[in-house]
Amino acid sequence: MTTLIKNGKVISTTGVIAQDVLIDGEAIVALGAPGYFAGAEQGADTVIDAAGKYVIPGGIDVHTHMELPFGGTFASDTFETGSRAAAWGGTTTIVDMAVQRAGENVFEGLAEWHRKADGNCAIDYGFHQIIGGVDDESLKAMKYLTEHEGISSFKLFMAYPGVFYSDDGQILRAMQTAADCGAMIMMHAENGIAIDVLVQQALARGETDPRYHSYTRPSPLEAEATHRAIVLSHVAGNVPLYIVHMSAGDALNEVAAARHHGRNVFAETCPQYLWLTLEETLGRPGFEGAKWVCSTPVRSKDHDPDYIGQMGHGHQGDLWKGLRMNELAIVSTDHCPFCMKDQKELGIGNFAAIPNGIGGVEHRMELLYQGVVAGEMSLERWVETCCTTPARMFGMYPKKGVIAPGSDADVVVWDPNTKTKIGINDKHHMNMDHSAWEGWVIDGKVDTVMSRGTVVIEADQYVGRKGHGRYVPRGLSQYLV
Ligand code: DUC
Ligand code: ZN
Ligand code: ZN
Repeated sequence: MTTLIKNGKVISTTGVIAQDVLIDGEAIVALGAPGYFAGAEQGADTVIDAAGKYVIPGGIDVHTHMELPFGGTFASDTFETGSRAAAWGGTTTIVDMAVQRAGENVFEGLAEWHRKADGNCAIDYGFHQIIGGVDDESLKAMKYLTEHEGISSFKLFMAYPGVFYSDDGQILRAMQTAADCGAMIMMHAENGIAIDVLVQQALARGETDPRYHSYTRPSPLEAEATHRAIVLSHVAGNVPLYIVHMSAGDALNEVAAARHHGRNVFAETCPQYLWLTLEETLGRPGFEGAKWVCSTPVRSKDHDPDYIGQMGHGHQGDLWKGLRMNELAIVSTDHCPFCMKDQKELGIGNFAAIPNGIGGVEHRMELLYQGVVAGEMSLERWVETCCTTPARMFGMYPKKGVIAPGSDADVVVWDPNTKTKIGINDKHHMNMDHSAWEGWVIDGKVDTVMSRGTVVIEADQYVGRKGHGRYVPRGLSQYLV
Protein backbone atom coordinates (compact mmCIF):
# COMPACT_ATOMS: atom_id res chain seq x y z
CA MET A 1 0.00 0.00 0.00
CA THR A 2 1.51 3.32 -1.05
CA THR A 3 -0.01 6.69 -0.28
CA LEU A 4 0.94 10.09 -1.63
CA ILE A 5 -0.11 13.21 0.26
CA LYS A 6 0.40 16.06 -2.16
CA ASN A 7 0.10 19.85 -2.26
CA GLY A 8 0.04 20.29 1.51
CA LYS A 9 2.19 22.34 3.85
CA VAL A 10 4.17 20.12 6.20
CA ILE A 11 4.58 21.57 9.69
CA SER A 12 7.54 20.58 11.82
CA THR A 13 9.08 22.13 14.92
CA THR A 14 11.29 24.24 12.68
CA GLY A 15 9.09 25.41 9.86
CA VAL A 16 6.11 25.26 7.54
CA ILE A 17 7.20 23.93 4.15
CA ALA A 18 5.28 23.00 0.99
CA GLN A 19 6.17 19.32 0.61
CA ASP A 20 4.69 16.10 -0.68
CA VAL A 21 4.83 13.01 1.54
CA LEU A 22 5.26 9.48 0.24
CA ILE A 23 4.17 6.57 2.43
CA ASP A 24 4.84 2.90 1.85
CA GLY A 25 3.11 0.41 4.10
CA GLU A 26 3.32 1.63 7.68
CA ALA A 27 6.15 4.12 7.24
CA ILE A 28 6.93 7.45 5.66
CA VAL A 29 9.55 6.81 2.99
CA ALA A 30 10.26 10.22 1.48
CA LEU A 31 9.43 13.91 1.44
CA GLY A 32 9.86 15.94 -1.73
CA ALA A 33 9.21 19.34 -3.21
CA PRO A 34 5.64 19.73 -4.55
CA GLY A 35 5.28 17.56 -7.66
CA TYR A 36 8.49 15.63 -6.98
CA PHE A 37 6.60 12.32 -6.79
CA ALA A 38 4.45 12.98 -9.88
CA GLY A 39 5.99 9.90 -11.48
CA ALA A 40 4.95 7.72 -8.55
CA GLU A 41 1.43 9.16 -8.38
CA GLN A 42 0.01 6.81 -11.03
CA GLY A 43 1.18 3.77 -9.12
CA ALA A 44 0.12 4.99 -5.68
CA ASP A 45 -2.79 3.12 -4.09
CA THR A 46 -4.11 6.29 -2.48
CA VAL A 47 -3.57 9.94 -3.31
CA ILE A 48 -4.65 12.58 -0.79
CA ASP A 49 -4.83 16.11 -2.11
CA ALA A 50 -3.94 18.40 0.79
CA ALA A 51 -4.06 21.66 -1.17
CA GLY A 52 -4.70 24.55 1.23
CA LYS A 53 -4.21 22.25 4.22
CA TYR A 54 -1.53 21.46 6.76
CA VAL A 55 0.16 18.08 7.07
CA ILE A 56 1.27 17.40 10.64
CA PRO A 57 2.59 14.45 12.65
CA GLY A 58 -0.18 12.55 14.43
CA GLY A 59 -0.86 13.99 17.87
CA ILE A 60 0.54 12.25 20.95
CA ASP A 61 -1.43 12.54 24.17
CA VAL A 62 0.88 11.40 26.96
CA HIS A 63 -1.64 11.58 29.79
CA THR A 64 -4.89 9.63 29.60
CA HIS A 65 -6.89 7.50 32.03
CA MET A 66 -9.07 5.00 30.20
CA GLU A 67 -11.24 3.01 32.63
CA LEU A 68 -9.46 4.51 35.66
CA PRO A 69 -11.02 3.30 38.93
CA PHE A 70 -11.72 6.52 40.84
CA GLY A 71 -14.17 7.68 43.48
CA GLY A 72 -16.18 4.46 43.48
CA THR A 73 -16.61 4.33 39.72
CA PHE A 74 -14.56 3.99 36.51
CA ALA A 75 -13.61 6.57 33.90
CA SER A 76 -16.27 6.11 31.25
CA ASP A 77 -14.09 5.64 28.17
CA THR A 78 -12.75 2.18 27.47
CA PHE A 79 -9.64 1.82 25.34
CA GLU A 80 -11.99 1.12 22.44
CA THR A 81 -14.14 4.25 22.79
CA GLY A 82 -11.36 6.51 24.03
CA SER A 83 -8.80 5.61 21.39
CA ARG A 84 -11.42 6.05 18.67
CA ALA A 85 -12.31 9.49 20.04
CA ALA A 86 -8.60 10.34 20.08
CA ALA A 87 -8.37 9.44 16.40
CA TRP A 88 -11.33 11.72 15.66
CA GLY A 89 -9.25 14.53 17.10
CA GLY A 90 -6.04 13.88 15.19
CA THR A 91 -4.29 12.02 18.00
CA THR A 92 -2.59 8.83 16.84
CA THR A 93 -0.80 7.73 20.03
CA ILE A 94 -1.92 7.82 23.64
CA VAL A 95 0.14 6.99 26.71
CA ASP A 96 -2.24 5.80 29.40
CA MET A 97 -1.60 5.38 33.12
CA ALA A 98 -1.55 1.76 34.32
CA VAL A 99 -2.48 1.59 38.00
CA GLN A 100 -0.89 0.10 41.10
CA ARG A 101 -2.30 1.04 44.52
CA ALA A 102 -0.87 0.41 47.99
CA GLY A 103 -0.86 -3.31 48.68
CA GLU A 104 -1.22 -4.24 45.01
CA ASN A 105 1.35 -5.86 42.77
CA VAL A 106 2.77 -3.65 40.01
CA PHE A 107 3.01 -6.50 37.49
CA GLU A 108 -0.62 -7.44 38.04
CA GLY A 109 -1.67 -3.80 37.60
CA LEU A 110 0.27 -3.60 34.37
CA ALA A 111 -1.08 -6.93 33.12
CA GLU A 112 -4.61 -5.66 33.75
CA TRP A 113 -3.90 -2.57 31.65
CA HIS A 114 -2.56 -4.71 28.81
CA ARG A 115 -5.72 -6.83 29.00
CA LYS A 116 -7.92 -3.74 28.78
CA ALA A 117 -6.05 -2.27 25.80
CA ASP A 118 -4.96 -5.31 23.81
CA GLY A 119 -7.06 -5.81 20.68
CA ASN A 120 -9.26 -2.81 21.44
CA CYS A 121 -7.43 0.29 20.29
CA ALA A 122 -7.92 2.27 17.11
CA ILE A 123 -4.50 3.89 17.43
CA ASP A 124 -1.15 3.02 19.02
CA TYR A 125 -0.72 3.22 22.77
CA GLY A 126 1.90 3.03 25.49
CA PHE A 127 1.76 3.03 29.27
CA HIS A 128 3.18 4.94 32.19
CA GLN A 129 2.91 3.14 35.52
CA ILE A 130 1.21 4.77 38.50
CA ILE A 131 3.00 3.71 41.68
CA GLY A 132 0.41 4.24 44.40
CA GLY A 133 2.25 2.09 46.93
CA VAL A 134 5.99 2.68 47.15
CA ASP A 135 7.67 -0.29 48.87
CA ASP A 136 10.60 -2.62 48.23
CA GLU A 137 8.62 -4.72 45.79
CA SER A 138 7.26 -1.82 43.71
CA LEU A 139 10.70 -0.19 43.58
CA LYS A 140 12.15 -3.39 42.14
CA ALA A 141 9.31 -3.49 39.65
CA MET A 142 10.09 0.04 38.46
CA LYS A 143 13.54 -1.08 37.43
CA TYR A 144 12.20 -4.17 35.68
CA LEU A 145 9.54 -2.23 33.79
CA THR A 146 12.09 0.31 32.59
CA GLU A 147 14.54 -2.33 31.42
CA HIS A 148 12.17 -4.97 30.04
CA GLU A 149 8.62 -3.69 29.51
CA GLY A 150 9.06 -0.39 27.65
CA ILE A 151 7.73 1.62 30.57
CA SER A 152 10.21 4.33 31.51
CA SER A 153 8.00 6.80 33.42
CA PHE A 154 6.24 6.48 36.76
CA LYS A 155 3.50 8.68 38.14
CA LEU A 156 3.46 9.50 41.84
CA PHE A 157 0.83 11.47 43.75
CA MET A 158 1.35 14.11 46.43
CA ALA A 159 -2.46 14.31 46.62
CA TYR A 160 -5.28 11.82 47.35
CA PRO A 161 -4.22 10.49 50.79
CA GLY A 162 -5.42 6.94 51.23
CA VAL A 163 -5.80 6.39 47.50
CA PHE A 164 -2.66 7.08 45.46
CA TYR A 165 -0.73 9.33 47.88
CA SER A 166 3.00 8.92 48.59
CA ASP A 167 4.73 10.71 51.46
CA ASP A 168 8.04 12.53 50.97
CA GLY A 169 10.11 9.54 52.05
CA GLN A 170 8.36 7.27 49.57
CA ILE A 171 8.74 9.87 46.85
CA LEU A 172 12.44 10.19 47.54
CA ARG A 173 12.93 6.42 47.37
CA ALA A 174 11.04 6.16 44.09
CA MET A 175 13.05 9.06 42.68
CA GLN A 176 16.32 7.41 43.70
CA THR A 177 15.23 4.22 41.96
CA ALA A 178 14.28 6.16 38.83
CA ALA A 179 17.63 7.97 38.91
CA ASP A 180 19.39 4.59 39.05
CA CYS A 181 17.65 3.22 35.99
CA GLY A 182 17.26 6.42 33.94
CA ALA A 183 13.48 6.62 34.28
CA MET A 184 11.30 9.72 34.53
CA ILE A 185 9.17 10.61 37.56
CA MET A 186 5.82 12.19 36.71
CA MET A 187 4.31 14.07 39.61
CA HIS A 188 0.79 15.01 40.58
CA ALA A 189 1.91 18.04 42.58
CA GLU A 190 -0.73 19.19 45.06
CA ASN A 191 -0.39 19.16 48.86
CA GLY A 192 -3.08 16.57 49.48
CA ILE A 193 -2.76 16.56 53.27
CA ALA A 194 -3.49 20.29 53.51
CA ILE A 195 -6.20 20.03 50.85
CA ASP A 196 -8.01 17.35 52.84
CA VAL A 197 -8.13 19.68 55.88
CA LEU A 198 -9.58 22.50 53.77
CA VAL A 199 -12.13 20.09 52.27
CA GLN A 200 -13.32 18.89 55.69
CA GLN A 201 -13.57 22.49 56.94
CA ALA A 202 -15.56 23.57 53.88
CA LEU A 203 -17.97 20.65 54.21
CA ALA A 204 -18.42 21.40 57.93
CA ARG A 205 -19.46 24.94 56.96
CA GLY A 206 -22.05 23.50 54.58
CA GLU A 207 -20.09 24.50 51.47
CA THR A 208 -20.97 21.56 49.26
CA ASP A 209 -21.30 22.96 45.72
CA PRO A 210 -18.83 21.95 42.98
CA ARG A 211 -17.05 25.31 43.04
CA TYR A 212 -15.61 24.52 46.48
CA HIS A 213 -13.53 21.89 44.76
CA SER A 214 -11.33 24.68 43.40
CA TYR A 215 -11.48 26.86 46.53
CA THR A 216 -10.15 24.00 48.65
CA ARG A 217 -7.22 23.38 46.27
CA PRO A 218 -5.72 26.90 46.11
CA SER A 219 -2.78 27.50 43.80
CA PRO A 220 -0.15 27.92 46.58
CA LEU A 221 -0.75 24.26 47.47
CA GLU A 222 0.09 23.34 43.87
CA ALA A 223 3.14 25.64 43.95
CA GLU A 224 4.32 24.28 47.31
CA ALA A 225 4.07 20.67 46.15
CA THR A 226 5.80 21.52 42.87
CA HIS A 227 8.63 23.12 44.82
CA ARG A 228 8.91 20.14 47.16
CA ALA A 229 8.97 17.69 44.26
CA ILE A 230 11.72 19.72 42.62
CA VAL A 231 13.81 19.72 45.82
CA LEU A 232 13.34 15.98 46.28
CA SER A 233 14.30 15.31 42.65
CA HIS A 234 17.47 17.33 43.16
CA VAL A 235 18.36 15.41 46.30
CA ALA A 236 17.69 12.17 44.41
CA GLY A 237 20.43 13.00 41.91
CA ASN A 238 18.69 15.39 39.50
CA VAL A 239 16.34 12.63 38.35
CA PRO A 240 14.19 13.83 35.44
CA LEU A 241 10.97 15.20 36.91
CA TYR A 242 7.85 15.93 34.89
CA ILE A 243 5.05 17.85 36.62
CA VAL A 244 1.68 16.83 35.21
CA HIS A 245 -1.44 18.95 34.61
CA MET A 246 0.03 22.27 35.72
CA SER A 247 -2.73 24.81 36.22
CA ALA A 248 -1.26 27.76 38.11
CA GLY A 249 1.14 30.62 37.51
CA ASP A 250 2.77 30.28 40.93
CA ALA A 251 3.50 26.58 40.33
CA LEU A 252 4.91 27.44 36.92
CA ASN A 253 7.27 29.95 38.53
CA GLU A 254 8.76 27.07 40.52
CA VAL A 255 9.41 25.10 37.33
CA ALA A 256 10.89 28.13 35.58
CA ALA A 257 13.25 28.80 38.52
CA ALA A 258 14.35 25.15 38.66
CA ARG A 259 15.03 25.06 34.94
CA HIS A 260 16.98 28.29 35.27
CA HIS A 261 19.16 26.49 37.80
CA GLY A 262 19.83 23.66 35.37
CA ARG A 263 17.54 21.10 36.94
CA ASN A 264 15.99 18.31 34.86
CA VAL A 265 12.49 19.60 35.46
CA PHE A 266 9.72 19.62 32.86
CA ALA A 267 6.00 20.28 32.92
CA GLU A 268 2.81 19.86 30.95
CA THR A 269 -0.48 21.68 30.99
CA CYS A 270 -3.87 20.74 29.52
CA PRO A 271 -6.47 22.58 27.40
CA GLN A 272 -8.84 23.02 30.35
CA TYR A 273 -6.29 25.20 32.16
CA LEU A 274 -5.52 27.24 29.05
CA TRP A 275 -9.12 27.99 28.13
CA LEU A 276 -11.55 27.39 31.01
CA THR A 277 -12.08 29.50 34.12
CA LEU A 278 -13.65 28.76 37.47
CA GLU A 279 -16.13 31.57 36.95
CA GLU A 280 -17.45 30.21 33.64
CA THR A 281 -17.44 26.48 34.43
CA LEU A 282 -17.05 25.03 37.92
CA GLY A 283 -18.72 28.10 39.39
CA ARG A 284 -22.02 27.63 37.52
CA PRO A 285 -25.08 27.53 39.75
CA GLY A 286 -26.40 24.26 41.11
CA PHE A 287 -24.64 21.01 40.30
CA GLU A 288 -23.70 21.77 36.68
CA GLY A 289 -20.19 22.79 37.72
CA ALA A 290 -19.50 19.11 38.47
CA LYS A 291 -18.75 18.63 34.77
CA TRP A 292 -15.52 20.53 35.33
CA VAL A 293 -14.35 18.96 38.58
CA CYS A 294 -10.82 17.79 37.91
CA SER A 295 -7.52 17.95 39.77
CA THR A 296 -5.58 20.12 39.58
CA PRO A 297 -8.68 22.36 39.40
CA VAL A 298 -9.65 24.93 36.77
CA ARG A 299 -8.69 28.24 38.28
CA SER A 300 -10.06 31.71 38.67
CA LYS A 301 -9.53 34.09 35.74
CA ASP A 302 -7.43 36.25 38.08
CA HIS A 303 -4.67 35.05 40.31
CA ASP A 304 -5.78 33.83 43.75
CA PRO A 305 -5.64 36.57 46.42
CA ASP A 306 -2.64 34.88 48.05
CA TYR A 307 -0.80 34.37 44.76
CA ILE A 308 2.96 34.70 45.05
CA GLY A 309 4.56 35.68 41.78
CA GLN A 310 4.16 38.19 39.01
CA MET A 311 0.70 39.71 39.15
CA GLY A 312 -0.99 40.74 35.99
CA HIS A 313 -1.91 38.16 33.43
CA GLY A 314 -3.88 35.62 35.43
CA HIS A 315 -3.04 31.93 35.44
CA GLN A 316 -4.01 31.41 31.80
CA GLY A 317 -1.75 34.19 30.56
CA ASP A 318 1.09 32.70 32.60
CA LEU A 319 0.49 29.24 31.10
CA TRP A 320 0.46 30.51 27.52
CA LYS A 321 3.69 32.37 28.21
CA GLY A 322 5.10 29.19 29.75
CA LEU A 323 4.27 27.30 26.58
CA ARG A 324 6.05 29.86 24.44
CA MET A 325 9.10 29.87 26.75
CA ASN A 326 9.30 26.06 26.97
CA GLU A 327 8.73 26.20 30.72
CA LEU A 328 5.78 24.05 29.70
CA ALA A 329 7.03 21.49 27.20
CA ILE A 330 3.89 19.52 26.43
CA VAL A 331 0.12 19.76 26.25
CA SER A 332 -1.70 16.58 27.27
CA THR A 333 -5.34 16.16 28.29
CA ASP A 334 -5.42 14.16 31.54
CA HIS A 335 -8.42 12.61 29.79
CA CYS A 336 -10.52 11.14 32.59
CA PRO A 337 -14.18 11.25 31.59
CA PHE A 338 -17.17 10.66 33.85
CA CYS A 339 -20.83 10.95 32.91
CA MET A 340 -23.06 13.24 34.92
CA LYS A 341 -25.61 10.48 35.36
CA ASP A 342 -24.63 7.97 38.06
CA GLN A 343 -21.01 9.18 38.11
CA LYS A 344 -20.55 12.92 38.74
CA GLU A 345 -23.94 12.68 40.51
CA LEU A 346 -22.24 10.70 43.28
CA GLY A 347 -21.18 14.10 44.58
CA ILE A 348 -24.56 15.81 44.81
CA GLY A 349 -24.48 17.50 48.21
CA ASN A 350 -20.73 16.83 48.65
CA PHE A 351 -18.28 18.22 46.11
CA ALA A 352 -15.52 15.96 47.50
CA ALA A 353 -17.39 12.88 46.27
CA ILE A 354 -17.54 14.06 42.65
CA PRO A 355 -15.21 11.84 40.58
CA ASN A 356 -12.32 14.00 39.39
CA GLY A 357 -11.85 14.30 35.67
CA ILE A 358 -12.65 15.93 32.34
CA GLY A 359 -12.90 14.16 29.01
CA GLY A 360 -10.75 15.84 26.40
CA VAL A 361 -8.74 13.32 24.39
CA GLU A 362 -10.75 14.18 21.26
CA HIS A 363 -10.19 17.92 21.40
CA ARG A 364 -6.59 18.60 22.38
CA MET A 365 -5.26 19.25 18.87
CA GLU A 366 -8.33 21.33 18.01
CA LEU A 367 -8.19 23.42 21.19
CA LEU A 368 -4.47 24.08 20.97
CA TYR A 369 -4.85 25.14 17.36
CA GLN A 370 -7.03 27.95 18.74
CA GLY A 371 -3.87 29.17 20.47
CA VAL A 372 -2.33 29.54 17.02
CA VAL A 373 -5.39 31.40 15.77
CA ALA A 374 -5.33 33.68 18.83
CA GLY A 375 -1.64 34.47 18.34
CA GLU A 376 -0.57 32.72 21.55
CA MET A 377 1.72 30.25 19.79
CA SER A 378 3.10 29.47 16.34
CA LEU A 379 2.13 26.56 14.10
CA GLU A 380 5.56 25.10 14.78
CA ARG A 381 5.10 25.32 18.54
CA TRP A 382 1.65 23.72 18.22
CA VAL A 383 3.25 20.69 16.59
CA GLU A 384 6.17 20.73 19.00
CA THR A 385 4.06 20.74 22.19
CA CYS A 386 1.39 18.33 20.94
CA CYS A 387 3.34 15.89 18.75
CA THR A 388 7.12 16.06 18.70
CA THR A 389 8.17 16.82 22.27
CA PRO A 390 5.78 14.19 23.68
CA ALA A 391 7.59 11.62 21.52
CA ARG A 392 11.05 12.81 22.61
CA MET A 393 10.14 13.28 26.26
CA PHE A 394 8.81 9.74 26.55
CA GLY A 395 11.19 7.74 24.37
CA MET A 396 9.21 7.28 21.16
CA TYR A 397 11.15 9.52 18.78
CA PRO A 398 11.69 9.37 15.78
CA LYS A 399 9.29 6.45 15.34
CA LYS A 400 6.58 8.85 16.46
CA GLY A 401 6.19 12.63 16.52
CA VAL A 402 7.77 13.66 13.23
CA ILE A 403 7.16 13.49 9.50
CA ALA A 404 10.44 12.06 8.29
CA PRO A 405 11.63 9.07 6.24
CA GLY A 406 11.56 5.95 8.40
CA SER A 407 9.01 7.27 10.90
CA ASP A 408 5.64 5.64 11.38
CA ALA A 409 3.12 7.08 8.95
CA ASP A 410 1.02 8.68 11.69
CA VAL A 411 -0.11 11.74 9.79
CA VAL A 412 -2.95 14.25 10.09
CA VAL A 413 -4.21 16.45 7.29
CA TRP A 414 -5.55 19.58 8.95
CA ASP A 415 -7.97 21.94 7.27
CA PRO A 416 -7.47 25.49 8.57
CA ASN A 417 -10.32 26.87 6.41
CA THR A 418 -13.25 25.06 8.04
CA LYS A 419 -14.80 25.42 11.47
CA THR A 420 -15.68 22.70 13.98
CA LYS A 421 -18.61 22.79 16.37
CA ILE A 422 -18.02 20.81 19.54
CA GLY A 423 -20.96 19.47 21.50
CA ILE A 424 -22.86 16.40 22.46
CA ASN A 425 -24.99 16.62 19.29
CA ASP A 426 -22.18 17.98 17.17
CA LYS A 427 -18.59 16.76 17.15
CA HIS A 428 -18.34 14.47 20.17
CA HIS A 429 -17.14 10.87 20.18
CA MET A 430 -16.09 10.29 23.79
CA ASN A 431 -18.24 8.00 25.92
CA MET A 432 -19.81 10.76 27.97
CA ASP A 433 -23.25 12.31 28.36
CA HIS A 434 -21.94 15.88 28.21
CA SER A 435 -19.05 17.86 26.81
CA ALA A 436 -16.81 20.20 28.78
CA TRP A 437 -16.63 22.21 25.55
CA GLU A 438 -20.32 22.24 24.67
CA GLY A 439 -21.20 24.76 21.96
CA TRP A 440 -17.64 25.84 21.21
CA VAL A 441 -17.27 26.75 17.55
CA ILE A 442 -13.60 26.66 16.74
CA ASP A 443 -11.37 27.30 13.76
CA GLY A 444 -9.91 24.41 11.81
CA LYS A 445 -10.91 20.82 11.35
CA VAL A 446 -9.41 17.37 11.39
CA ASP A 447 -9.60 16.33 7.73
CA THR A 448 -7.78 12.99 7.37
CA VAL A 449 -6.00 10.88 9.99
CA MET A 450 -3.58 8.04 9.26
CA SER A 451 -2.24 5.60 11.82
CA ARG A 452 0.82 3.68 10.57
CA GLY A 453 -0.23 4.17 6.95
CA THR A 454 -3.87 3.19 7.47
CA VAL A 455 -6.52 5.87 7.09
CA VAL A 456 -8.67 5.92 10.23
CA ILE A 457 -10.62 9.16 9.75
CA GLU A 458 -11.70 10.60 6.40
CA ALA A 459 -14.64 12.63 5.11
CA ASP A 460 -16.17 12.85 8.60
CA GLN A 461 -16.19 9.09 8.94
CA TYR A 462 -14.33 6.75 11.23
CA VAL A 463 -12.91 4.08 8.90
CA GLY A 464 -10.44 2.51 11.31
CA ARG A 465 -10.85 -0.68 13.27
CA LYS A 466 -10.64 -1.89 16.82
CA GLY A 467 -7.37 -3.75 17.30
CA HIS A 468 -5.39 -1.82 14.70
CA GLY A 469 -3.61 0.03 17.52
CA ARG A 470 -0.46 -1.61 18.86
CA TYR A 471 1.43 -1.35 22.12
CA VAL A 472 4.45 0.96 21.82
CA PRO A 473 7.29 -0.06 24.14
CA ARG A 474 9.16 3.11 25.01
CA GLY A 475 12.81 3.88 25.65
CA LEU A 476 14.24 6.41 28.07
CA SER A 477 13.46 10.08 27.67
CA GLN A 478 15.41 11.58 24.78
CA TYR A 479 14.95 15.14 25.93
CA LEU A 480 18.18 15.42 27.86
CA VAL A 481 20.60 13.93 25.34
N1 DUC B 1 -6.87 14.14 38.17
C1 DUC B 1 -8.09 14.02 37.65
O1 DUC B 1 -8.75 15.03 37.38
N2 DUC B 1 -8.58 12.79 37.43
C2 DUC B 1 -7.87 11.61 37.69
C3 DUC B 1 -6.62 11.73 38.39
C4 DUC B 1 -6.10 13.10 38.52
O2 DUC B 1 -5.01 13.29 38.98
ZN1 ZN C 1 -2.93 13.73 38.49
ZN1 ZN D 1 -3.99 12.17 35.41
